Amino acid sequence: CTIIFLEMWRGDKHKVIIVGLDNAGKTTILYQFLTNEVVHTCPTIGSNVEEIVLQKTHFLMWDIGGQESLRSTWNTYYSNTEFIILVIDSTDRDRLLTAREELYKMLAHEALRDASILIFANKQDMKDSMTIVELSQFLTLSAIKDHPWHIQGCCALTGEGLPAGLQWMQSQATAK
Ligand SMILES: Nc1nc2c(ncn2[C@@H]2O[C@H](COP(=O)(O)OP(=O)(O)O)[C@@H](O)[C@H]2O)c(=O)[nH]1
Ligand SMILES: [Mg+2]
Repeated sequence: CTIIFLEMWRGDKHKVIIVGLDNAGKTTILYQFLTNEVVHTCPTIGSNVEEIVLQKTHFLMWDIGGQESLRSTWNTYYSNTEFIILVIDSTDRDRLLTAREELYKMLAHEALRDASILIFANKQDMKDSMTIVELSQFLTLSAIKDHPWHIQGCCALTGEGLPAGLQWMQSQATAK
């Protein structure tokens, strides 16, 4: 644990938090990262933390629970976060407003001032899923000027779209 802290402090590891409402697909995405041969992973560090290595860039990914009762605890994970992965269930129109509220609450948080945000528009395999354009408009992403952001369609079940999202994070990390 001390070693990890040191490495993070030296900037060798980039802290990532995976957030989103419950049932969005967070755990499935993390699992896909761990089984994908594009990335190299290290043994589990903690119950909800995994290390993922892409082209020599190390990411420490924290899977944070999304149930309503847990959302108020998200901010305890915020310090030193460089990347937020927001997972959206693209079929969940009823809760998109809630997801948007959570997004803007995070972006306004002081501890996340320097964080970049990757939005995974998950469940693109479902025929009633919202498109990237629809989601971008609803989430008014073009209004986000103070954080680098990227939206990526994906299907966590097959892993489609996930490497492209990781690649964006990797390019952001090396540009920092
Ligand atoms: N059709 C479809 N189902 C998915 C996808 N990703 C996750 N799921 C399903 O959605 C449910 C919730 O996924 P989970 O990863 O547990 O969500 P979490 O609560 O955000 O961690 C599970 O039944 C998954 O199998 C996807 O891309 N497509
Ligand atoms: Mg989960």
